[in-house]
Amino acid sequence: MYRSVYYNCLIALIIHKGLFLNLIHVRPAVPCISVPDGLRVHLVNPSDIAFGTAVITPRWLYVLASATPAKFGDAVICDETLEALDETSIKAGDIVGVGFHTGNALRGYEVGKLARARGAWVVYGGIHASLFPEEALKLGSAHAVVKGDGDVVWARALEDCVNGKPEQIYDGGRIEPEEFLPARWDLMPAGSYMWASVQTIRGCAKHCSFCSVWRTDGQRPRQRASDGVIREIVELRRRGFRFIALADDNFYPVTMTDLRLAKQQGNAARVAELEAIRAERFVLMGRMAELPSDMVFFTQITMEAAEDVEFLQAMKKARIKGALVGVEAVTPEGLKNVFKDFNFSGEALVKRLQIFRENDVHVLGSFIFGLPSDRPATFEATSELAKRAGITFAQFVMMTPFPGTVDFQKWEKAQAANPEMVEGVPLTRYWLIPASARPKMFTPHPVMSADEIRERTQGVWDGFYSLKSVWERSRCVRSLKARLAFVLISKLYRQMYAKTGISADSARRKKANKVARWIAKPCRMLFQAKPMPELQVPQ
Ligand code: B12
Ligand code: SF4
Repeated sequence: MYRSVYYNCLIALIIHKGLFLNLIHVRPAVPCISVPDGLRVHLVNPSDIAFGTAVITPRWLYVLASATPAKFGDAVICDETLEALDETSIKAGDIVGVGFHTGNALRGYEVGKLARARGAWVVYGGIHASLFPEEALKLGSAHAVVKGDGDVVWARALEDCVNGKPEQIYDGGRIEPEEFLPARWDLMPAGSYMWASVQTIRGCAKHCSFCSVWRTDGQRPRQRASDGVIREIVELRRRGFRFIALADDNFYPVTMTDLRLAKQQGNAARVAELEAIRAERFVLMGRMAELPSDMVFFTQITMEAAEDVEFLQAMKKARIKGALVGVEAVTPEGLKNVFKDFNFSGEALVKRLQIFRENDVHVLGSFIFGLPSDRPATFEATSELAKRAGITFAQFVMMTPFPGTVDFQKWEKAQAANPEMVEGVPLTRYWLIPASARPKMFTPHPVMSADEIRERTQGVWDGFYSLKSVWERSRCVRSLKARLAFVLISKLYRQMYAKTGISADSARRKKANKVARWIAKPCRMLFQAKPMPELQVPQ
């Protein structure tokens, strides 16, 4: 039934959105050059902490490897969250692509500088470089910066480097979903990751003040057709991956409110478009349900999905067993602070989150502390609510103004007249401050000091992940073995995310790093499955 709905809707979408233009879209021709013998393309994911084992594959590495034309040979991939880069592997004339976000910008620039010093071409990409291309050119010794999606434009940047004439800035823009490239999973180092990542959709229609996604990836959901997604998942299961993170901004792109409003406005084209997107989600989930029964998926979704039991049931059948839900705040004032008016607070919030659980979708609740309306009592209230709502995992992050967000824009404006400086760097460029001197909170809070917020946040992590609480929550799985695995994974999660991020001093970071290294190896074994090389793509 879904299939016929899907085709009808797809036809409507093609007609109304002019998608046919994209189907016949011809990529711009790139001059055909030959690649000098021995030249290698390196792709580096920078990090100054290496755990030896990583939780989730940084997808961009394997997508860019896929975008690297065959004549350049296989890209040499280095994920520094596994092991630090061996700089001697970079030779003069090689091309080094570095992708980074704000948190690892400083290490990214170090990698670029050392690659350039070895005579290589240096090209940056990723969210942070897209927002600050000039910074990457200046501080990271870049020859070129790719803004936006790299899938299509990367080949051109490579050709230009070989020709000795790279442009300073390439604008990859926002490509259409049918141009998204599948990742080169064959290049993934064996035995390194717990979860692989596959993207099914990009962009988010919301406009949260702390998030850059809607501004960089756009508010129009760019959704991949199920074929490409399923093929990638099958390839991963063949290789022994049964845990897959869907690296999506928002897995629930069309809400009931969106549909109702479009109908009220009598906008038939919009209704058809929204229904097509929704139908395609069901097609994807229907096909995922046909995959081997040991597979487990995890995604990111808004809590609006709780309105739609049909959708949650489809997720359950597709074995999307967990979802990160941005709860952010438990009070109406907090939600107002972050422009998240579609979220619920108080008891209604508890009920919403419980609906996920009732439909067997485990929630990783994401909370933000340090919002202007937060008070000391907010920490305890959040902790209590997290318990009552029956969420399985939680993360408690401190308010950070990420570039590209409304929060950042406001803060930068407020700082313009009299910028605060740390070690000669304006605070509004905090990612350039060495980690040891970098404050943990940037925006001043009306009633609490940064230390108080940090300590209270740490306290909430401690409470949520105390052995007693974790053991109680482990009842969500049945066997003793599964409960022990749950405990181990909860502890690892806490070490990797809370201890390395929130603790201020490098000694604690180092200790957390050591502990995480120690727990990560056995944890990875829990995620490993027997490869299924014969597995076929379900129709
Ligand atoms: C999945 C995801 C996660 C996952 C998995 C991370 C992982 N290991 O891959 C989890 C949940 C663990 C996670 C954690 C965090 N994340 Co996150 N995450 C994402 C998400 C939704 C998708 C990333 C992805 O895989 N995309 C698919 C790949 C193919 O796309 P891509 O990375 O954008 O790469 C493309 C282009 O950027 C470009 N490109 C990228 N690199 C390069 C390099 C070169 C040389 C070139 C030419 C091009 C290029 O080409 C690629 C293909 O088109 C993004 C949002 C988004 N839409 O990007 C946020 C995002 C990257 N995360 C973000 C944040 C803030 C975090 C956390 C700090 C959250 C927190 N407070 O704990 C942590 C940090 C963890 C860490 N230390 O890395 C922010 C980053 C903001 C910023 N300015 O830095 C984003 C943008 C979301 C947001 N809310 O704004 N994240
Ligand atoms: S936080 Fe989530 S819901 Fe809000 S804009 Fe970003 S991706 Fe969308």
